[in-house]
Amino acid sequence: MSEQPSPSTGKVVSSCDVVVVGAGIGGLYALHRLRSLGLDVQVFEAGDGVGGTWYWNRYPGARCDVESLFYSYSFSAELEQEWEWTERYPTQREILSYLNHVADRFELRRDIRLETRVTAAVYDEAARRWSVTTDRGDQVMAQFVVMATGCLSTWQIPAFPGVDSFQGERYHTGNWPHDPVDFAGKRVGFIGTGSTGIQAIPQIAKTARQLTVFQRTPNYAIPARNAPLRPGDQREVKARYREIRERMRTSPSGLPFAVAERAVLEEPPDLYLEALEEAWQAGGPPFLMMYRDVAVAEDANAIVADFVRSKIRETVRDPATAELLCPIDHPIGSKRICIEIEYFETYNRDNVELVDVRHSPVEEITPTGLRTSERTYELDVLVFATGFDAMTGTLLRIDIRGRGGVPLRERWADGPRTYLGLQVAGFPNLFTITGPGSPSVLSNMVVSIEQHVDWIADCITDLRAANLDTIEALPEAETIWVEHVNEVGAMTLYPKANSWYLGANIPGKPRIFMPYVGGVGVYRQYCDEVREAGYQGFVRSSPAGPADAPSPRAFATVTRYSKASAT
Ligand code: NA7
Repeated sequence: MSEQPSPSTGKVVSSCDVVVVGAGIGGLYALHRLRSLGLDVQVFEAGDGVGGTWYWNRYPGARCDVESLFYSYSFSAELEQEWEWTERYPTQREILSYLNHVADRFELRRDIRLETRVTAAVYDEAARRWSVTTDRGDQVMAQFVVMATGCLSTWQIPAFPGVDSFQGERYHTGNWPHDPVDFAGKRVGFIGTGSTGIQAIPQIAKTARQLTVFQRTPNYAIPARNAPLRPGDQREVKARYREIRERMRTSPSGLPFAVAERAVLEEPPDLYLEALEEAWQAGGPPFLMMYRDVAVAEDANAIVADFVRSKIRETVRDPATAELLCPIDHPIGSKRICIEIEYFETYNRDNVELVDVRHSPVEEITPTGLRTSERTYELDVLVFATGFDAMTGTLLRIDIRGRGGVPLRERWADGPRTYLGLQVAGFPNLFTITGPGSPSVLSNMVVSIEQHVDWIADCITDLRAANLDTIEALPEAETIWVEHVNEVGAMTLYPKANSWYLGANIPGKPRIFMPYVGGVGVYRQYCDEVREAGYQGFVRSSPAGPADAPSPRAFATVTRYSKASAT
């Protein structure tokens, strides 16, 4: 960063080419890639370390549900060859040490300011620059802003009456302490049975005196079949990494597994039951890729959901508890599928109790515990695994103002609107990484992050080569894209679940299906074509005026997506 007078006010402020917000997987790569273009980049990070999601979510059992060899950067052949993963699914600790290694290896730390939260980003139209403010009083003028703020970074504790009165230990899994929490001898209450709860509950049960799980909605979970990675398996993947990465980039979900051609509705029961059993034994997300019709046809989905429920009933000894754990109110896969290790078995332990708070809701948190409509629970520790204000929460907590001082909060009052999940009309030179309207949380995030950062880097390179300084999405292109995102989402079973994909977990949040379900490969093609066609749907300009004849009709004929490619 350098000190310069602001072109519009004359006041001396810090200045750089790009401010990146967040030092998680997205922010680290954005810094590396944009710096390699010769740009002056400044990263601000709220935490006191790098790692983003993997810095904050340190709860017991925290683990990625994408296999380690695929949940890793592909931008450096040396890095991907030299880093040794130890398990099929990496723990939080292992991913965090990988990201710290990346920060050191590529000398990223010198441009990252830790423990500094960006509070505002305001576009100065006269200066053609963003003015970025932090909670430490920094004010930085930057030509570009890259929001690498993460999709699940604003954690939520529901507004239960008395929630702040609890006198025991209280934790949210998304803001877990750095020192280990000791559950030994304690009565622990645990609220939330999403992916996080399903990972943490078995671990906490091992040491707590009593663990009471308050469940509102049961979830589908597939066994992880986690295991140490055998050196031979790791070597084999590394030898074929280029081909595997290419397959991931062009796949629907950023994984090197294709959705099978077969349809469960076209097979006799003995055949599909055998296939499902085989996939169950293999474990992991490929279970849902066994049949192409599961994501789109309710009858097909019901067959697979029944199979999973039969497994829960086989595992959990108490029939009433087993029934409570069987998901029945949403199609399998319409919420993020959970990957479990000893989750259902945990309910066979004597020190674990499941309470159904759909039928006996939490009425109050008291100083000494929790009261449902049926009884009171005395607790020493209360753990909230109650999720996040996903995808938009963190962006909207920053005071972002575009042209004419228009706040993003106002633009998105009825739900997020973006062009390609990369830009918002009226907010020039501001990019979102894995923003709403991109495959994002429906994909292997590392693949989507690299694609976004690479696109942004190419976009800035092209701008500079053409002696231009500004790019912004056209409102008409944004509208076409938003309609396409909604239309494609409606072709699937996703909108049938009250999930955070729709903002359904946050009271008052507009119900919009936020990620783009068309698939990583299809989406990448769109982004590439937009670039090749001279940034269709965007207008690029210099102080002298617009350079391109605006062509908003970029996606008037978006047809490539079909039901068959849904994941
Ligand atoms: P999720 O998936 O949003 O799960 C949150 C859980 O908390 C879920 O079981 C909720 O039940 C429960 N919850 C939320 N509010 C309440 C109230 N008021 N009462 C009772 N229970 C409540 O968050 P996770 O952290 O598990 O996972 C987020 C993502 O991280 C995951 O999808 C992966 O991509 C990684 P509900 O289902 O709303 O009835």
